[in-house]
Amino acid sequence: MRFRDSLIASSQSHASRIVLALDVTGPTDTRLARAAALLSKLSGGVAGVKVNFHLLLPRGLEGIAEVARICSDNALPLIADIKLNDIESTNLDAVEQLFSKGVDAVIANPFAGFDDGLAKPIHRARELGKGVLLLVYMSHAGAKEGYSLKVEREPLYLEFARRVRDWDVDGAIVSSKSLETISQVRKIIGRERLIISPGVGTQGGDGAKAVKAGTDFAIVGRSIIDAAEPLKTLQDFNRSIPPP
Ligand code: BMP
Repeated sequence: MRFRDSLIASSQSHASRIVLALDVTGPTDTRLARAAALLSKLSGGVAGVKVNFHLLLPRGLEGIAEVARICSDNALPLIADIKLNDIESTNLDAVEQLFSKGVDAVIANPFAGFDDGLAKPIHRARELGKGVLLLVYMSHAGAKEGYSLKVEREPLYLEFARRVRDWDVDGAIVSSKSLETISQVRKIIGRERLIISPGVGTQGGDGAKAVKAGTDFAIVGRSIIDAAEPLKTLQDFNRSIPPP
């Protein structure tokens, strides 16, 4: 099964389109324990989990073993948001390490290019039944300074969307706040690849509108994990963004 199929299956069985960004902050020595406690509470109602440097830096991959175990026990795909963007040998070593420790997919930057950049990591992921998601359009204000740069009279993100299709990766990361961009990307990548949209909640994006425009999954972090009642807030998101 390819990563994109396992994320869809998990989304259906957990009745949720939310990919939980487990970006726990504060004292680094207790982050992993707090993340694991949160995840245990929320695991029944999310489609997948995304970890970022908030958790990966304090104790590395060995540190997120407990998070990986909870994900695996609940058949929840785990995404490492490392925005991979280096030469091939470095990229390949990073994905080998992540995949060997229970990570199911990585986020990579298509700017690195295919030859001698992302080709082997993408190939390796496919061999192992793991996933690669490409950053196509980011959710912060400065995204337009890069992803909208005109290259031969068209914005760069259209070329990045074609890379998602042509490199046959699992999907695209596209800001939930750029509805027109979501529908443009959908036209390019087709139905069989995923669009996963960050920026919902704290950054101002609306998950339901993003889904209407063509998004499959909404990444939500702080709005849920920093809420007074994370489980209730997750349930509210699941009501406002209807599951597939
Ligand atoms: P929050 O819902 O708390 O804003 O978190 C969003 C998460 O998605 C963060 O981990 C952030 O690094 C990531 N992200 C994003 O916000 N915008 C992007 O364009 C790409 C991301 O990976």
